[in-house]
Amino acid sequence: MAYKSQIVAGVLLVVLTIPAVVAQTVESQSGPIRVETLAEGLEHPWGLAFLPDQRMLVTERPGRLRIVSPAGDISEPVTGIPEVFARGQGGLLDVALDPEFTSNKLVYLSFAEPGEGGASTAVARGQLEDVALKNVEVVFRQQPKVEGGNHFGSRLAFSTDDKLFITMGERFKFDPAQDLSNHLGTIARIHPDGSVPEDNPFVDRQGAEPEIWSYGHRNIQAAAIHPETGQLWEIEHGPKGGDELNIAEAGRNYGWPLVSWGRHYDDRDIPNPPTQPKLAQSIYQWTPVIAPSGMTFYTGDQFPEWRGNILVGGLVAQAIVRLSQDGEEITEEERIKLGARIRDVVQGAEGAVYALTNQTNGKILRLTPEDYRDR
Ligand SMILES: [Ca+2]
Repeated sequence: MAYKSQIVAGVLLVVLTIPAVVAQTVESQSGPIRVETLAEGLEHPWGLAFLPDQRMLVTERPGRLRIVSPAGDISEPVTGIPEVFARGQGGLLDVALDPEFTSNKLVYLSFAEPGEGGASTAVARGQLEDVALKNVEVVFRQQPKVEGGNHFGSRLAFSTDDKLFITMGERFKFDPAQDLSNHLGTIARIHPDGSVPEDNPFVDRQGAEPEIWSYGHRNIQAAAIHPETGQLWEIEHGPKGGDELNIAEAGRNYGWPLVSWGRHYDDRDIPNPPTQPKLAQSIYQWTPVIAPSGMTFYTGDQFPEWRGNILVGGLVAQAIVRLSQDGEEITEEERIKLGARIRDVVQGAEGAVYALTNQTNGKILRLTPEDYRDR
């Protein structure tokens, strides 16, 4: 029933059942922000990517991909999704469109893949046709698969020259992050079809995995390409303290588990930087942690004061964390408190900011300036 009708005193009343837009206002340094719940009922939504027509592809960690309309209508699960290892932090993770999506319809998914030995992070791609992924193939597999349900990463980011960066975790295994003969605790860089770019830093190193771009990472769940420099910026979870913002440069060692701004969970010390000058230094860190989950460089018009800033989702922070920077130096931090664990942050084409909440009844939130309509 789209409406209810009844006759009251000879007058026909028609009550349309329009879905109520739930909105709240939160304060920020740039004025009040309207936060709408655009959609809900998504189970642990993890990654969001906009299609050219402004519909959204949204992953759910248990292993579903949905298409969400600009009005918030959620599709049936997209068919053709590979089997995922849906345990602990594992499952269906990030989603990204091919740079040539308009012509080739290719969608990339990162996920925890089950297999011999346990599970590891993998990337599949397929062609989106209505609510199906067709011709699905796995283009990358983190080696090796290991036991356990922690530290899969991951985010997908296409560089301006159409290479695909895949950020991963060290599967909570520590030392392998320093060993180039496996992909644990690394960022991989591949051509979209999975082949290895000739200019990757370790292609000529005996015994090294050739997809590795950088290593010594702990668990990277936020990554984005800087809109001006084209460099990959990433944020990784620290242990007890020490979430790090890094610029991921070719061939560099980011130090885990040799150094950290945090401490081990059992309170054992980790040497503080800069104990080893050869290691890449993070450019910003959080202690206590925010638990970073997704990031974007804001370039839109709706929040002009935010242009060029980094917006980071915080699970523990229950906020969008906004960073202003001057070159590679972070100059200011603001927390836009949203009262829910934030799993991803993405800018829409119209300049609004979209965020996912990490809940069993997960939501898509849409942030716009409260007074934008009056400007
Ligand atoms: Ca580090």
